[in-house]
Amino acid sequence: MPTPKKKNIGRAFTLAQERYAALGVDAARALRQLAKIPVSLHCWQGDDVGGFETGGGALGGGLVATGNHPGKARTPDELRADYEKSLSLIPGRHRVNLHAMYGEFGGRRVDRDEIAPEHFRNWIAWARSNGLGLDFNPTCFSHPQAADGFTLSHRDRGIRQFWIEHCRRSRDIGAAMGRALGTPCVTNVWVPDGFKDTPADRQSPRERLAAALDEVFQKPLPAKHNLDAVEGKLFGIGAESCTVGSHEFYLGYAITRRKLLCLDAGHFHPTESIADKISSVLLYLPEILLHVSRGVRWDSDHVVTFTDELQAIAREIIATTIGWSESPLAPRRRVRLGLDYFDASINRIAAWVIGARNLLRALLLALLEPPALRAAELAGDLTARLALQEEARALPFGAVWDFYCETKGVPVGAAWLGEVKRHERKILLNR
Ligand code: RNT
Ligand code: ZN
Repeated sequence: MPTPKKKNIGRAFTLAQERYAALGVDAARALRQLAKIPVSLHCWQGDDVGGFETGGGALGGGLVATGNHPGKARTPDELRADYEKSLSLIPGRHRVNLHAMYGEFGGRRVDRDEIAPEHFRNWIAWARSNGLGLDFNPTCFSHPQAADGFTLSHRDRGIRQFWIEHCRRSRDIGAAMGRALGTPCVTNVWVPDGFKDTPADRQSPRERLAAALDEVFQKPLPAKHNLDAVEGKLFGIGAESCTVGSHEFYLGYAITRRKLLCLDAGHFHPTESIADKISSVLLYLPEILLHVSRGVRWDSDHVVTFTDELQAIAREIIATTIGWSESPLAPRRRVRLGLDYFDASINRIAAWVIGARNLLRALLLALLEPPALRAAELAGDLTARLALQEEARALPFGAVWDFYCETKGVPVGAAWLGEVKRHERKILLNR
């Protein structure tokens, strides 16, 4: 696809800026705000949730990556190179979200209850030299001790203990990352624990999970180094009937223990949107983490596309955190953003770029929302609110986005695809 001329990108932006200014929106300010929002890019899109453990087993925990597109990253260096390619095509400064199984163990078998910051030394050095923050996740799946689908809530004390130790070490690693990079690492705990068929006892596993998490979080860590998050889910493959760490479980847990609640867009009923949850949970929690994903029927992890749902999520993030809220409970940085999906059927670098660019585009659209829309609601004029909401969809926000990409030195429009294709031919197909 031909790239628009630089001069025309500038012209189109100036015209769009005028159009927005007439509606009381400062497009240049919106771009300055957008530039301050980091998105954490999930490492597991790069290799289909494989990781680098010696003798690493098959993907477990109900997670399924389908497809066999050539060229997936096989080593930490390949994964980092793929990240660099992706980040060069995404405007702004972002973060990298690692799972514990992506440590570098030097060919040795280091079990999950033995991992330590030294196994992430190269990641930390790389993040520092690329100006990236790091986020972290214990890996409570794809492991013999998780073979029956239970980890922190397991009925066997020894198995619980194993995963408690893994999660404790994960927090220490998160804190080491945050300390080294000068930006707090969000360490997010998700466990797959759940029942394929109707349980006779739902209560005891939940009591065990709460008690195990309390042990995991026992040691205080400075918030400037590590922030703990907990992530619930409705169901997974093989855990269709009951997930121990459900939404209600973690909502209560996060509120009572002052943890970040992680809302994953793919972890609810298909018509239930996390967009509507943001303003509620932020009444009771200082900060939350979003896993921006896209559920399709039974799969919670499709590449993020520019859906109504994504636009609604972005709109609520902006409206609740940097919009017009007069509430003293709503200071600025309260929603942390990460991507979470894995598609092995397309170029994996493209999958990162598509999802990240879509999320940023949706945030920009939200930042450009005309204030008249809210004024109409305040005045009780619901006709005008609806009319303005619909007209806002056709405002020239694409010109503002193109200008943003141009000024951030990343390809405008679909020009990034050419780079991904070239990289695929030169690098990926030789792997
Ligand atoms: C799984 C959760 C979790 C994982 C990653 C790999 O349903 O969404 O966040 O996707 O930990
Ligand atoms: Zn998730």
